[in-house]
Amino acid sequence: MSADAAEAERVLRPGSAPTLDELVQLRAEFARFMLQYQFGIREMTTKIEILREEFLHLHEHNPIEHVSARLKTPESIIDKVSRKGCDPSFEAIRTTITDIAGLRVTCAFVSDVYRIADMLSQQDDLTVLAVKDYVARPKPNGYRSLHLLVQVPVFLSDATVPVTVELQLRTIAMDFWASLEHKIHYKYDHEVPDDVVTGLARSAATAAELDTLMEDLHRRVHGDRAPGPRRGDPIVPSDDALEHLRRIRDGERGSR
Ligand code: 0O2
Repeated sequence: MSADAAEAERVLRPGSAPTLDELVQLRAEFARFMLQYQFGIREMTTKIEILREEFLHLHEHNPIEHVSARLKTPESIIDKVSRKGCDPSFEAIRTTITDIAGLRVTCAFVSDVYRIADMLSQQDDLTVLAVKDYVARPKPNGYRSLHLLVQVPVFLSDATVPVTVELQLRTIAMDFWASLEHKIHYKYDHEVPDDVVTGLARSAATAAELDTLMEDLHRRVHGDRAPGPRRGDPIVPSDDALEHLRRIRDGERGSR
């Protein structure tokens, strides 16, 4: 741990009144701490965008519908630190609060959720720290999503820092349900009436059924090609992609 970090951690501890210099130091250290997570988000976003573009140009079906990222706010981190009874040191926060950097990947089909998780997990520089499969085992309220806790290396000027990023992979239907449920929880300040809880559970079951029906339709329409290529499979460009490549070869750049 650097001298700066040690000083910042001393200041973070309750009971010691920090001087102005110490506060300035703490602010700088906190900014550095958050920047690493921002870089972690950027690394992961790039990985997912690369997969998305590859699918867009070279395959018939693109499994990635939407990607969003968020960095936890300092207020939200502090709130979680006190809720979890976490030691207020950067080191403890780093290991205890694992969702400071978060990425949400929305896919069309459940099979896509697992396929993307599989592809990312096999990337050499990524370490999967934990998997929570709320698709196979939904939460009692009906929440479904596949959560991966991954560690990605961030190469700084003087060090390589492993940064933890929480990945949430879900279908459009799962995402629709989760965002509504989230809003309802806030509206009722987490005291959701029983009939609303029941309604949410019922709608979660409907969303799961919709996912099954859509996957089935997808397979029927695309036949054997529906599952799409897996990592390591030879890349077979779609007719569209071939036409695109042909046009580039023939000098019609920018025609698409
Ligand atoms: P936000 O604002 O989305 O970040 P943790 O407290 O994270 O250490 P936990 O609860 O075991 O431990 O984590 P889990 O189960 O992996 O869930 C973390 C995140 O998943 C949540 O983050 C939500 O984004 C999402 N999530 C989990 N359960 C539910 C749910 O029942 N409904 C909805 N809508 N989202 C859920 P945060 O920090 O709660 O919120």
